[in-house]
Amino acid sequence: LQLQQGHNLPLPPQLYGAQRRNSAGLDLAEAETRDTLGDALTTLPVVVVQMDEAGKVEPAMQRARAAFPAWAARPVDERAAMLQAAAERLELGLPRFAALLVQEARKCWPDAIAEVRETIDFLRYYANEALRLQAPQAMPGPTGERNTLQLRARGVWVAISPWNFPLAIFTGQIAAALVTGNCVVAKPAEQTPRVATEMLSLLHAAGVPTSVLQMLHGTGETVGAALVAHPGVDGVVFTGSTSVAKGIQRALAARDGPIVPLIAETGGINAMLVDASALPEQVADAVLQSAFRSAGQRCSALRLLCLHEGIAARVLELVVGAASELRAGDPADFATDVGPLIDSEAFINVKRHIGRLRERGRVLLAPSVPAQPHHLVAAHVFEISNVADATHEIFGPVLQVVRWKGDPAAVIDAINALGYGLTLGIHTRIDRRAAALAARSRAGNVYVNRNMIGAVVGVQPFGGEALSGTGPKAGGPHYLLRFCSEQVVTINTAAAGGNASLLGNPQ
Ligand code: UN1
Repeated sequence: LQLQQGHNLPLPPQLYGAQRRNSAGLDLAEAETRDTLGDALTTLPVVVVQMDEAGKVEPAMQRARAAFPAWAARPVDERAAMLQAAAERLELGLPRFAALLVQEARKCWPDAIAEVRETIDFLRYYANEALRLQAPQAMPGPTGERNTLQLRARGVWVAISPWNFPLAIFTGQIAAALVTGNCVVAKPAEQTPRVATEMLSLLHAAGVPTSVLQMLHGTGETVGAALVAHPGVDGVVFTGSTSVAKGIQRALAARDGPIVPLIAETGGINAMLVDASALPEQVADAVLQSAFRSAGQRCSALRLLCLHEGIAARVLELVVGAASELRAGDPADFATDVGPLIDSEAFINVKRHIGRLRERGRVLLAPSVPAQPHHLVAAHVFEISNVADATHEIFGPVLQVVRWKGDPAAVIDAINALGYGLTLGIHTRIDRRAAALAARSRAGNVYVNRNMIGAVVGVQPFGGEALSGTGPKAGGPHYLLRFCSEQVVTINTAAAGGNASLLGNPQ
């Protein structure tokens, strides 16, 4: 892709989240002092967010449909300017929003700050992308005709977002739909209603009409299901589990309404393949970041480390040693490396998988799991026999390891056979091998000789294939297109004069 391709180019000036996030690791940037952040957290008032009933869906949809024509007719510059204004407000509000993420999503400070920056990047990137795409495109064609391809807003989008990126993904979905002229009814994750509520207010304050952007709080089974079943919906953008994405696809197909797009970004059993030429320290650093940061609660996180047997002992010594040093604890504590899981359901689920791996795998690191209510799980590492034994996406700080020998292409094939295709890490010093393995993999994002999380908006468009999602990639040059329909207008320019003279001279 030509647009803002990473390699040797400096980051585009309007995007800045990445540089600090990737190079700084877990360090805080100097701009956000611990005092400012700590104050922002302690001054957050307690707020109770009311859940909505499914009955709210019908009036919200009617309001959105009524607002659509006028919103779509506004110049794209105006809509883009609203996103830019929202980005500015969010920049000013960074400590508060980071504090909200620490409090409600239980993120550690570096992850919380990185998420606010990513959100700013999404707003700016999609604003610029909309301006780039707005111009009607002249298509080549025969003389005597003029063919023009133009993008149109589709209508009303339902945006269903997850708790693990309750600001960045929530806002990214909404921003993409709005800037292309669509109305949105958003349903944030029920675990993180508050940060969504504050972001919604910010978007309204930046100029987005309240009828154009609405939000309903509730569970997937109630509000989510009612939204998706509504015949007035023109598109659904969803990030969450594979099974829910499939449920949405079925519901959309079953309803009385148009055939509409689903943009789904789901999970993955993400692997890292390490060959015998890799640098053990580099691998260990990448594994730590990828498997345990955000307590493993990222869809991009590393789940399965595939080590060549010639290097396995050395890498495991480093990984297990460093992982056992990670401190699990209160996310508001600046010394914490691994924060808690989001809620008791997640905790019970991860504990169940740990129990299963204790029985079936070889324990490399399994500290005791503290009791609830803190939902803390320290970093765990288990060795399993085969790639095919990694049957579940374990959404927590639990790493599975397999050893391999022989042909690395066979390992990639086994990883592909798990059915997912989100992220893949490759560590090798043989360049042509990296290229060949990347080509063989179906992963949507392949990272070579580095960690495999923290895709940067506008630089590493993010998203998967197969069980991991539908595409297009968020934060990439094709994302906005899916929120639009395409219209081609063909005008017969040659015949206009001829027709006129025919009508004028009926001989
Ligand atoms: C998710 O975890 O649901 O690259 C998706 C990353 C993030 C992943 C977001 N953009 O780590």
